[in-house]
Amino acid sequence: MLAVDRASVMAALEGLEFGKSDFVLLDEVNIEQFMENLKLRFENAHIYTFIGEGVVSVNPYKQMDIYGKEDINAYRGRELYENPPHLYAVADAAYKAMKRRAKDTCIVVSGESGAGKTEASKYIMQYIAAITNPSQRAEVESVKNVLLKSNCVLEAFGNAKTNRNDNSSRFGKYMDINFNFNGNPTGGHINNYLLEKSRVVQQNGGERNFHSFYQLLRGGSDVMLKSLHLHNDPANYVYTREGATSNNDRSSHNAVLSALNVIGFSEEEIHSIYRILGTVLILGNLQFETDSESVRVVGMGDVSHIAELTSTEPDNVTKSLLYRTVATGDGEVIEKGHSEKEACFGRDAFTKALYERLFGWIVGRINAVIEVKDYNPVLHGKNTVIGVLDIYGFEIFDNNSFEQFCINYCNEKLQQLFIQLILCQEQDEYRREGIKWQHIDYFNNQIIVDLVEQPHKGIISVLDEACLSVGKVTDTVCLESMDAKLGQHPHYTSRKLTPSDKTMEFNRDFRIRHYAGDVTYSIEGFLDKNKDPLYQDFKRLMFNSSNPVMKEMWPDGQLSITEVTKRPLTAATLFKNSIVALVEKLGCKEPYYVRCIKPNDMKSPLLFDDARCQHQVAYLGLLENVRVRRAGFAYRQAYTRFLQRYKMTCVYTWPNHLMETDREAVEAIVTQHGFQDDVAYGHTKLFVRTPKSLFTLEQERAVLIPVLVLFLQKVWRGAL
Ligand code: AD9
Ligand code: MG
Repeated sequence: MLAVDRASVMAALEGLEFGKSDFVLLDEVNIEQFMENLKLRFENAHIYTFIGEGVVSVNPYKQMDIYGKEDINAYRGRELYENPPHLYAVADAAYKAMKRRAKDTCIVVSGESGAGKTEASKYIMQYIAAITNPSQRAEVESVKNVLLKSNCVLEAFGNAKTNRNDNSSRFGKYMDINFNFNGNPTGGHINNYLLEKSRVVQQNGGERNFHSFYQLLRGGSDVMLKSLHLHNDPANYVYTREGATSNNDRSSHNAVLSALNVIGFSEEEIHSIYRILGTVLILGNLQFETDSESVRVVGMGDVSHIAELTSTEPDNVTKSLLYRTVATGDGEVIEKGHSEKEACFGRDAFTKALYERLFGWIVGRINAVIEVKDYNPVLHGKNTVIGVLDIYGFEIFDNNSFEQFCINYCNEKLQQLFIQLILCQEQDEYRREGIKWQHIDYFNNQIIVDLVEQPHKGIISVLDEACLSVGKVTDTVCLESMDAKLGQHPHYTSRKLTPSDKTMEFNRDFRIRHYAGDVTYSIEGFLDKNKDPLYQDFKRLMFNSSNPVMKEMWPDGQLSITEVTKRPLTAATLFKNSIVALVEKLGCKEPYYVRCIKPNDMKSPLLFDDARCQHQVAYLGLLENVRVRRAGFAYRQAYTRFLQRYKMTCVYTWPNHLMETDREAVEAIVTQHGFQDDVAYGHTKLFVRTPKSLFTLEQERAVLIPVLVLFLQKVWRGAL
């Protein structure tokens, strides 16, 4: 039987017509050839290109007809190179490695904001869901359903329109999917990272609050909105009035409601979620005024609505808004009235915390549903995992604050992991196969990671010191101490140290030269966001709610003021710890990379902005990735697979070989084509040094395939 299938023919044609389907096959690895290939492919609607086992993706900004059932089937169980580059090929490789070798794997999707990470990770999840559980077992189907539906809910509550992306992830997501020995999903776990909660109270011009608010206001029924004491126009609310509504808000609300139901949220839980959204919106409209000596709330009607929605007492709501309980040095507990400014600050801190805890609770609730239950390793075999990481991308805005600092630090850590893993992976492979390897140099961003996180010296440490010091330390004082400690660092700049730089403000800005570009941060608000204070009175208020769902979100409200830890970890340190843990988690899995590129800043499906793309290729280290991949050997393939693809090009192997091993058959092909000096034979794989040798084989194959197809058609016709 002749082994010529649709996929092989497609692969051969694809490789010939639209540039190189793998960057390692470039004649020469330089930026010009790389960009030419990327652009040629993008302009011919080939948005994916391999670098070895990873894929580079360029956001098409239009629906592509490449994610259908047929496409999924074409990739299922196939090897890379058998099909055109695709997310599915990488997802399948990660799945196969996990299934065949019982390896934990992870797919790391990276790239800047708007590059297509979230879309890519959804396609990856859909692919994994589609290729598993062929026997349609109900319990597996239900796990898959929850995994898929969770995206819709998390996007509603954790995504928002920014000036970079209309559906920007404002939280990081790492999802582990657990598999049983059959390779079917048995459960999963979602880790979420630092939700950008400051967005609840304020957004940059042209941006929106989280989608969930607009979806509720635009999509909620009249009855529902009435029960929440809400009007349907976002312009009525301080927190949502800046952002325009979108056409999708209404339909998305229904999709979220249905997803919450599928996942298994109870009616009471769903009501509580929307009550919290309502509380946040109404709280945002509350004003304070000072009469004679005390501060009071304007609009007591709103207070009673808040009390109703949170199942608390109106008096307690008012009290927590206007007073804070403090413990004096000698252990006495007193109530201190807020100033108007403090009351506003407290209100905003409260709404941010309400939303953040709601988000964390939703994630926890989904986790409880998909958690692997009753798994017995003796009965069920090893439980393996595929992790999918979709985190906020590197971002630069006109005004960059604490959130951008955290997001960009996180991207530095992931780039560092990429550097380490790609190097290690290559080294391991050569070592495993008994092949010598040559070192390649590239920019190591560890120096920037250190600038941010080094104990005692790094930016986070300086911030924490300022936050924890007794007495009033302002943002400006903190900036001064950063300048003093980091002024000499090659990746740190301050206007005070280089006053000639007119693009920065003297007392306010500092700049980090990130691996992906220079970002100027405004220190304003850093200390408050890092300290992230919330008066204990709000926590107690919510803990005393008679709504059990809300009470559950505020367990720390039961502590009395004298029991509260004086120095909780700061936001930056908590974030750093969670990212360090994430990197450790990823580091012990076999990684597969999807590197996303944003083709232009206009969200245009047609435009390939050369300079923007080249910049991303440079900072993502893609050229170095190709070089490392080719350092010793541009191409490697298991003997069996190599044979399958090229056996038609050699008289000794076509249609079948009579040698003892596949390796000998491969040697016969290599020798017949005269590139025996260009290869090394590993234990299980053939390693080819220069791609030229492969071109000869590919070309020969491309000539032979149409002949074979013709021949096959004749055979089929004859058979009919
Ligand atoms: V951010 O760091 O969360 O701000 P992402 O996640 O990298 O960012 P996202 O996946 O949200 O970007 O993609 C941005 C937009 O590009 C999407 O809303 C789609 O409109 C568009 N996009 C991205 N990938 C594809 C695709 N494969 N096909 C069609 C796409 N459109
Ligand atoms: Mg995203």
